[in-house]
Amino acid sequence: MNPSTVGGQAISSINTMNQSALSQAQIEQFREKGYIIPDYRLPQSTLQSMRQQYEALLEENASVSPDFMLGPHLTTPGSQGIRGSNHWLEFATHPDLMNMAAQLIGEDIILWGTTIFGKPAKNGKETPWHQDGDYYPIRPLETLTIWIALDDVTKDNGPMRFIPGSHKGRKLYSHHWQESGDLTINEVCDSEHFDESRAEDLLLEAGQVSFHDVYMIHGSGANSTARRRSFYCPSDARGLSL
Ligand SMILES: O=C(O)CCC(=O)C(=O)O
Repeated sequence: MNPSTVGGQAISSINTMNQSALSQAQIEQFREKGYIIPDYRLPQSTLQSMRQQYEALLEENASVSPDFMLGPHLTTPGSQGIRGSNHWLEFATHPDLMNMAAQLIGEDIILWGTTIFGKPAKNGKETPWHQDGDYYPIRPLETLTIWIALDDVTKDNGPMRFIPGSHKGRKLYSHHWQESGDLTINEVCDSEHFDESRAEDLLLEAGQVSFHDVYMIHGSGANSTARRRSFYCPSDARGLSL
């Protein structure tokens, strides 16, 4: 397998680990529906260490809204001024995750961005319906997003919701700007492009992961429960040289 890169630096080559390999049926499901939940869970020790790093990140960045934290891997402040840590690069490039991503987009992979959608208890913000490609600052859109659940995600604490198959046209639909402090992002996909009644909830236990296509229409409701619903979200692209 080719070496992969993170921010232009070579990372260790990807191990082939059977427990994280996707089946042909799962790969086909990704092509058809635009997302998958593999039969996989991060090792407990990795989840533990992600949660510890998350507590440290929240403490160090108390002035940033935990709903949407861009670039927790940055050690020099990025656009939101976040002071992060390299640990988030290690988590994002966990060999099992790279192995599965390679099955979906090919082996020549670049990790180009990370985000944490923290959705805190009681007042976690809604993420409106959108396509990632509408706001991802990368072209071509040969990229996917991995979701790593740091907490259990249930029907009532603001799960992600996908419109299955909405990625298939491989086109970006019109979005509009919605000014509101109650949203994580303000770009909203115009409602004529999808049927919300077809949405499927992404319910995960902490340590489970999902992969979704960059053209997928998705969003999530607010979290008014007493339970946090945080996700770490690395994005990988293929075949690019930065
Ligand atoms: O975490 C959420 O609820 C939504 C995240 C999302 O929509 C995204 O990654 O583009």
